[in-house]
Amino acid sequence: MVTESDYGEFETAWCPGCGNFSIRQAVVRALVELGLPPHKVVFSSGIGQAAKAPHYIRVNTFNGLHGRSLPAATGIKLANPELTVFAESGDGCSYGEGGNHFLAAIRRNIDITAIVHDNQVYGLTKGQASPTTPKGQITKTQPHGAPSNAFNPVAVAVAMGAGFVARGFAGAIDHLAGLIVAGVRHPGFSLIDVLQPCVSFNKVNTFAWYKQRCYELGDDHDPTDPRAAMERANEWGERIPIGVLWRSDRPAFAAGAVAPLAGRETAMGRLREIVDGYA
Ligand SMILES: Cc1ncc(C[n+]2csc(CCOP(=O)(O)OP(=O)(O)O)c2C)c(N)n1
Ligand code: SF4
Repeated sequence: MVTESDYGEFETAWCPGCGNFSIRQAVVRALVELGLPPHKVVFSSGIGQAAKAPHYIRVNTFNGLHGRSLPAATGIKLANPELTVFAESGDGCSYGEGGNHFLAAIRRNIDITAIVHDNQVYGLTKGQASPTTPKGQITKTQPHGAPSNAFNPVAVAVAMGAGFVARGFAGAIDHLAGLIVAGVRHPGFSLIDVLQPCVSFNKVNTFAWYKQRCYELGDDHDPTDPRAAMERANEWGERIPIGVLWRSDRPAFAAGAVAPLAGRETAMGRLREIVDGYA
């Protein structure tokens, strides 16, 4: 039986009070609920405070360049479909530097789960505006306010007919764990955008700010209704819905169609011939 202690205990480099701690807790709870032993799990991440999250869980980890968590996760899943593969990183990494990979992953609908710590700033580099910073919000490097409209990741994912789109809140740990479990069980690309307070660099979207606004979607929301999903995905301000916004039954990319690399014999002789061919 898998328990939380199988995922280890680590010292972190996060600020006390950061939302990353509770996201980590939710991730571990979800892994335990799914009964996944650490060796069957891979986390791919990029660069940032959120991208360090997999360093603090005892799993297989690929830590790549800023913005590149999704292509690495895609390759890992295709090479060995038996693994449960996550991409976990921040909003800057996932929607800014990795923005095109985000769109490509939705188009492909490969069976991976993306967990995005959405603190609406670039935390590691000390609080510049990120793609999800609301227009006009003052940040350390935008003293006159962020100049561009905010990117809405869940609305974009719904509009593109993604496999599974959810929004969680770092202050609702059990609820978030449930979303991660549902995302992993969904056969196809799953996005879980997690509203995360950054106590050091985002003094607007604080824990109290979210607590006041976030409400859980109930049974009256039909996540298979595209119009309802889009309405909820665009709801922001006084009330912010958390839960599964959208779910589709699009077939996952290459399900069973690509012969996995894992388990194949390495044809060293043939490889040598190819390499020598370029000499
Ligand atoms: C291509 C590239 N651009 C910029 C940087 C500098 N950089 C490192 S971390 C970071 C911000 C990370 O922000 P986010 O992804 O939102 O994660 P957070 O730290 O907020 O969790 C930036 C801009 C980099 N490493 N590589
Ligand atoms: S800078 Fe913000 S996101 Fe980074 S560890 Fe500190 S509180 Fe968390």
